[in-house]
Amino acid sequence: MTSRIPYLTERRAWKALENHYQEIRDIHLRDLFHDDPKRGENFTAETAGLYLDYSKNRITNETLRLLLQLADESGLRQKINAMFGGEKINTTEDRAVLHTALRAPKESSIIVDGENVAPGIHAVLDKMTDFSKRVRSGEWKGYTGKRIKNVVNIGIGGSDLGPVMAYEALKYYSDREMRFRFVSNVDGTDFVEATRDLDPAETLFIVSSKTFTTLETMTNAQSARDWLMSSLGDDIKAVARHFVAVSTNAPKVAEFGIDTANMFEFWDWVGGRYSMDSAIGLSTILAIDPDNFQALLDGFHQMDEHFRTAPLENNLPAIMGLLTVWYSNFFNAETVAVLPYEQYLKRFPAYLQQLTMESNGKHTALDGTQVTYQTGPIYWGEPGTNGQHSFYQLIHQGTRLIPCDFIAFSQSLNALGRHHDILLANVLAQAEALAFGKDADQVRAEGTPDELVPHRVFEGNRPSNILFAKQLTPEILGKIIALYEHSVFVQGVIWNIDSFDQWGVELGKVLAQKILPELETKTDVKLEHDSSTNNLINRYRRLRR
Ligand code: G6Q
Repeated sequence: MTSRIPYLTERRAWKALENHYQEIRDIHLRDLFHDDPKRGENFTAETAGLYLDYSKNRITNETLRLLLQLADESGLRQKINAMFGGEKINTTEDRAVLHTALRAPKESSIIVDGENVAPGIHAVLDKMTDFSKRVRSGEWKGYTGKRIKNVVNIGIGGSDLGPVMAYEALKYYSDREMRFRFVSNVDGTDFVEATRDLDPAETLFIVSSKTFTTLETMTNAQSARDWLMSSLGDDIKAVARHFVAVSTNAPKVAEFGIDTANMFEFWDWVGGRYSMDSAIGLSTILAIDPDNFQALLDGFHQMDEHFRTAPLENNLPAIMGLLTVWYSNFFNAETVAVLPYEQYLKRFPAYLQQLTMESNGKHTALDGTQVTYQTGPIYWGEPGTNGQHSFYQLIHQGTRLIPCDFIAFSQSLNALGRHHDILLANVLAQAEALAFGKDADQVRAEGTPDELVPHRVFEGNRPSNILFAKQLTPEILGKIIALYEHSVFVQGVIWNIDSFDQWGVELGKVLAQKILPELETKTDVKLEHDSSTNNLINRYRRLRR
């Protein structure tokens, strides 16, 4: 299929978009809104309680038509079917990509290598449900007979960012009698600070690692085991009561001392950054309870179904993905800002950074050639309104074009006086100010001295999306995450890259393994790195304690 699709910049729609860009690049959003009084209603899409207003983008109906044609010429529909159908679309790792199966109903039939994976997924889900009920009710006891009050997830990357984000996002729904901590960094400070006020007898560690070989996670897990055993009398039996594992690697889990009956399985067709709704969500189900976890999965699934079946012109992930291509490749935008006006989503931009950048930060096309166009943009962001008092200056008046995704909710989970109206007034005002700005005449009319006029002009014409929902619930969170997952997929299809591998993280890991013994050795070694690395190694050896 891939070979029949022309190279991206040779596709007809691409060439048409290049010409179209020249026509549209100087048109202001003010004019687009002026010319179409219903633009703010027309350029919107909605599914299952999630509303996308994309009217403040630098597009016309023609832009959309051409972007949809590009999707068509890129084989998007076929590739969506290939992903959902379990084809091995992660070609560099020869794997299927089936995070969508994790949230599919029990009765689904999803075949991988001739086997229906749905029953296995639901068996693990049932096991997670049972375990979380036992821990939450106090039936599961620690080694000394105390109930578990603290849960520490040890994992990194995809085995950390999703659980952290979900815990923070859904804290409102969590059991406030329990404490949840997350240890990821190999910097010992992370472990020490996460556990310093915890009683080992009341603490459960979840070692989350798909491979169960990741250096950071195994180092932290080892320290956790030492911390626990030194307090509970050096009895290996304590490990079985205080450690469970989420992994695909049963032998390594057993070797660590964790009873494989307490191992929660997942599969190689779940990528790390797409795994928070697999057993990697064990800390999430423990925090928010099985019903809320199921609601989260239902939300994911509803967005999956929307993505799989809705016509592309009304398809939220398709629209958002194509807009990202539009800005990255035609406007040369280098970043996308994600700005949730919801405090509980404070870790959402960090989560998205992995999802988007590890997926689409690739310079090699599926056929092994080097791409000649830009791929994944840099995603970043902070919750509003905080960002307004720091980096928004650059978005409003800097020299770079930064498309923004605003995320807002009609109802606060913590209604407090006028707070929510103030919050919402701000998000709407920011999108309005970015789009329409304030010209020199308006500034002058306000009595601004001539010399200050240029400083106080807002050019506007800064594009943004607004994602709007009623309230942050587990279900809506699932929909928002799946929306971004599929938007990333759409971008990867257009760019013809493998959004599901991550070879770029390997080299640093290999080099660290080489450098580590050079740092630890007591004897002099001949260093054979570059002069900078050699010099820094020597400096560290001299200065360390
Ligand atoms: C995600 C990546 C990566 C991975 C971590 C942890 O897509 O594969 O972030 O999740 O390196 O890996 P383990 O779960 O195997 O410890």
